Amino acid sequence: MAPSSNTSSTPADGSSGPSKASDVLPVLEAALASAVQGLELAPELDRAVRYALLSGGKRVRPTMAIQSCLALGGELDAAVPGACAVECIHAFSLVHDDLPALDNDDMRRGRPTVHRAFSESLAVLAGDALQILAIEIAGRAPIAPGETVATIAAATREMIVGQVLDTDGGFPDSVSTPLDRLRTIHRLKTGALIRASCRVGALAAGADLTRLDRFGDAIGLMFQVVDDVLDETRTIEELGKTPGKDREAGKLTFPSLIGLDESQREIERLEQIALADLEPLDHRAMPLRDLARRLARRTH
Ligand code: GRG
Repeated sequence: MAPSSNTSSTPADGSSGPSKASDVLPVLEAALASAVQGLELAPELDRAVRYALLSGGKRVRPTMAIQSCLALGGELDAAVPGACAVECIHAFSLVHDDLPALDNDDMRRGRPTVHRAFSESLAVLAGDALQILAIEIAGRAPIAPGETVATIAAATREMIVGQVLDTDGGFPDSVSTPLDRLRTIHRLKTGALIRASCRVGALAAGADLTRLDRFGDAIGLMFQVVDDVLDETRTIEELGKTPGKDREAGKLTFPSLIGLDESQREIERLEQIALADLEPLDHRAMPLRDLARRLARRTH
């Protein structure tokens, strides 16, 4: 595939044709595979890292990074390192989140979680390796490597804070209602890395770091509201992971707080905010619009 010409120059209706967000996936998969090539990891760690990173996730965040770059007039090659780095952080967060000490999940992406397939110690270390690999890769970004590293590091910190607020609490006094608390958790735990994906793309395009912040913020929150709804309405086969765990653990979720219908309206409201932020952009933003629409309607 010739990714940059196909994805950046042909207008489309946003749901089919050559300007789909997913057009960049083959390039991305190849770049991720090459990122873990020749790292001289111990063999079992190498297998665990590959299992975690090269195992069929949706690649939402790196696709968003690349399409943000293209939407702002940048080149695909410039965005690939930052995109891969974001996916490494995402993979690390899933591996650690699935551990018995955190969410204690046996299934992820329709197969055993890393600690189930290998061991707890290897899962901890594979997550550690992925986290630092992300920083190494981000530092190789051809445009603004320092800012790319700083952006990804800050988002990772926010994600971890979101996780702690979710499990242990500790909200500032200003965040007092259950809905405010839930939005705060989601904006940090899930939203920070999605917003950072847009920022990494903007940096690779040489654009203002915050140009897509409204888009990224809305999509980040929307992604998690959709996740909460899917968790209530889908089966383990459809999701590839155990549904309903948050409800069982008594955690705050959008459906438990405002109901499924109102959660659906929240998804539509956030989608509109995100799409409105892209309105000033030209046809090169079509794949990013496509991605936003697909994420609002995703089924797994
Ligand atoms: C640092 C341990 C640690 C945790 C940070 C992000 C996070 C907190 C934990 C990961 C688990 C989780 C429920 C995150 C919420 C975001 C989310 C819905 C992740 C799943 O993302 P998808 O659907 O996954 O993009 P795939 O499998 O497609 O890559």
